[in-house]
Amino acid sequence: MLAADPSTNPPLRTLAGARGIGIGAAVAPGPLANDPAYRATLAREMNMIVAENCMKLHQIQPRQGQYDFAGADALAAFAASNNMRLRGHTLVWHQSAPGWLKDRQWSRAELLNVLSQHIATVVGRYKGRVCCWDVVNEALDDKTPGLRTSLWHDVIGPDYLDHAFRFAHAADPRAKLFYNDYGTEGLNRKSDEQYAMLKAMLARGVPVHGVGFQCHFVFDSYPAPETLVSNMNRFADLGLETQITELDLRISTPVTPEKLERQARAYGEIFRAALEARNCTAVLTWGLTDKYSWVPAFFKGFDAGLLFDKDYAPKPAHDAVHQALSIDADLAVPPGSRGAGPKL
Ligand code: 9MR
Repeated sequence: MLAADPSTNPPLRTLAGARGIGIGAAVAPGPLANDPAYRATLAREMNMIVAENCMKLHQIQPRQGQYDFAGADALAAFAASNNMRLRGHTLVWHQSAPGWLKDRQWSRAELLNVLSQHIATVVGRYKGRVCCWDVVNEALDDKTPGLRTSLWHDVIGPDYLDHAFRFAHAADPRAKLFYNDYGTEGLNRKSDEQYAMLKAMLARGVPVHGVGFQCHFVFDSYPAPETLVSNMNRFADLGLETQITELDLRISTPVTPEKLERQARAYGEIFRAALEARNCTAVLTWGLTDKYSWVPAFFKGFDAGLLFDKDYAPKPAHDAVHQALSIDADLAVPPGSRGAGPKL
């Protein structure tokens, strides 16, 4: 079933490469090591991968100063041997603070030192192998304007972002450094705030190069494609690359053929929006197959958000993406003119 399905021919990565855009998926070391169909499908269809969890602070530095690089090394090796780019996710995130970090009092100087050590160690290890880092993830508050409360924010202050980006740039001056968030995909209060924040960081000379739009949506409820394009374009106007970093379109159960068709249309629209936006350099889905998606565990009553089903069969969504990437129509963005342009 895997290789024979004509809808995968040519594979998505070939089509995406011809359009000058990256296509990827979030990956976990477990199935990468143990599931041959996972490896084969990834290698065939994707030209990028991103670490779903194994580069988060609590996994990569589970005790202070003691690093566990096994999972991240496996991803880096897989990317290198399959001619894929690797995204690093994520250096600073309020949700990945292990016990050693959150269960004690820190002075500002001590915590800045923790931040600097962590970033120098992790970014330094993958220097030249990670194309783009999500340096800071989800710093903006959902409900009230401003940065959310977190250890980093509360102890270091709002300039923890500037420091994180500067530390990352020092450790790998060629890596593209991203700010990544959700709820900022459309034109709204939070995306305006993200725009103002990044504009101010650029004005201060902070080395930020890109912005990631997560795009965890429900299959029949998401921002209009033209809104996605205008929003991405205003960030491009600041000189930033844009990427869709965590796309999935979850379906309310029961999953029916009609819902899968609706999901396919949505995937097609979102990929066309990415292709139309001036400086969108990649689209990554948050997982490869519905077999391992985070969705059912986090959203009761939802499932099936990805391009491949639990048996690795390409879903209608896959075929819609295939078609979106194949369309020969004139585009605003000629291949090769995007900021990063895959080296593939
Ligand atoms: O998919 C990830 C899930 O397996 C983890 O348990 C969870 C907490 O670490 O993080 C999930 O990934 C999140 C990502 O890192 C940031 N954006 C939201 C993603 C879905 O929650």
